[in-house]
Amino acid sequence: MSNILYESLLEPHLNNDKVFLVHDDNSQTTYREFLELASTVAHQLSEIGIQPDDKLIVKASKSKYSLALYAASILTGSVYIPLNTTYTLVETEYFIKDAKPLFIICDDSSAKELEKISSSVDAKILILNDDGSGSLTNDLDFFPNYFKAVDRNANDLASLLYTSGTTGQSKGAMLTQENLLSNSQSLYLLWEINEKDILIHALPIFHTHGLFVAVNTSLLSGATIRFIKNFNLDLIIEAIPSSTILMGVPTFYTRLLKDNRLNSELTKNMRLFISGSAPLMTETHIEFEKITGHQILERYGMTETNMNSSNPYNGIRKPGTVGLPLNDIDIIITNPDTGDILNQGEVGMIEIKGPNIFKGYFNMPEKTKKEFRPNGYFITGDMGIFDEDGYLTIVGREKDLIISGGYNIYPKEIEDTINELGEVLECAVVGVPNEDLGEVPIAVIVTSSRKKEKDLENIKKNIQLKLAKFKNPHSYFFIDELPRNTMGKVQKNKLRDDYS
Ligand code: MCA
Ligand code: AMP
Repeated sequence: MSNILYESLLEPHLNNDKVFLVHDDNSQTTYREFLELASTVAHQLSEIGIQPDDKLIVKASKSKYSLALYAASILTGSVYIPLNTTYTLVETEYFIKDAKPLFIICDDSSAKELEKISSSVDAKILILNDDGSGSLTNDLDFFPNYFKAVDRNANDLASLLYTSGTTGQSKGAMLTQENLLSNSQSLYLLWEINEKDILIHALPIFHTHGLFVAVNTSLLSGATIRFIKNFNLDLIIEAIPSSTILMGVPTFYTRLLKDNRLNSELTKNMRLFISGSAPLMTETHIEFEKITGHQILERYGMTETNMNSSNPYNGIRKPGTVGLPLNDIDIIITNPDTGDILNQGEVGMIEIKGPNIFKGYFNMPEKTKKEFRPNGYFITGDMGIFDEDGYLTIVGREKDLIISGGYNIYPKEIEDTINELGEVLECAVVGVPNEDLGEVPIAVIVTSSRKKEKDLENIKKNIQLKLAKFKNPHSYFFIDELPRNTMGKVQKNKLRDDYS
């Protein structure tokens, strides 16, 4: 027995005095200090009862403390469950009831709201406020700054990340130690991340991209992270001349391109700009190269699989493609109905097999079974095509999903919330193009009442109560009936065309 995540990501840094995190106020945290902080947090959790396999929900803003919680969960062998800090009470309640964590880490204001829900599942709340204060950190000085990592198998759970996968219902994707480690190893080798690198990190740390892709590859290589708390264009531009890598969603790049401070002089010390989580427009790639001389490297991933493919670091980066399958990962294109492998050049379902693939959806064996072929390939719900050089292009999605600024939005979740109102007869939510965020949701509604303004007020109120802000439709339209095909299915493509 061992603990491969601990041995690869944390243990090598026990006596490392190099800077790990540079914060927005220019204060720094060395690797040694980070490990010591994580150890005291691990002692704190363990003193109040955490055991391997216990679940730890973290809904806290980005800071060295929330990052230390991730490291402490590796040390204690608990299952790390980060949540988007903007989730509403209704959304958070679902995750707590589903995961039944032993601990919930959140700020004071959320704690008050979550008290009843947490006690219904016997979870204890620990406070971590935005300024680092709270019951989690109050007594850290009293704990030893070394914690002996517990043993874990490579196949043991490291994290549960909630995603809606191919349907509207949120499910916890069970990610093992091996899933996470094998993927970070492939990426840091491919992208040649090393201890001289300084990574600009302006992503949230509650998703695969900001946490596992960005943080794990940095820990593996001993790189330094410019740890920007919230997306801030000025801070990113300020950091570029003294940094080497940026990882972002396409919105980062379209926003940079709009800023006249971006030029080849500013970016001359950078060696790599990486984009993922949503499609990067070919025009963005071309424009960025024209202005900076850098070709953005696009890669493709999923919560259930970590990263699957990437354009090469050395070699041709083809705009509009998500590159070649990663080292130890097998990607096939199949007929969605039969699973038969299609010929190169044919569009089909992207299916994936490899050490990166999650163990299944938490407490949902039937759902898990449906998403895998009998031969073990995971059915992604993304449609793709390989070109003659083996580069993959994502041409669409079979799953009904909107990706807005890198966040996934499931139309069904919004439709269900709108449909809860008595007056609503039916509705459809579709994504329409948006210059800044790629696409945004809009809602098309059929109601029985004549008081559309009052209906709209009630609909918006319900949406705001139940769904995080980033899921709120940008516009609402009332029509007499939804367009349907001969099978009675709502023609979302038509709505998309009509309202774009
Ligand atoms: C913020 N808002 C949004 C979004 N972000 N609305 C729709 N989509 C969004 N993505 C809303 C807020 O609710 C707010 O609304 C207003 O926009 C301004 O919010 P603010 O926080 O100031 O926005 P921002 O800081 O400029 O953020 C935009 C962002 C951010 C930088 C694009 O959304 C972001 O960091 N996205 C990255 C998400 C990510 O990490 N995805 C990876 C998932 P109001 O004004 O009404 O209050 S992992 C994944 O997908 C896979 C595995 C992969 O391949 O990586
Ligand atoms: P999530 O499971 O929330 O992490 O979202 C994963 C989904 O994001 C994938 O199934 C794709 O549909 C999409 N995605 C991720 N990276 C890319 C990319 N580079 N281009 C297009 N879509 C992407």
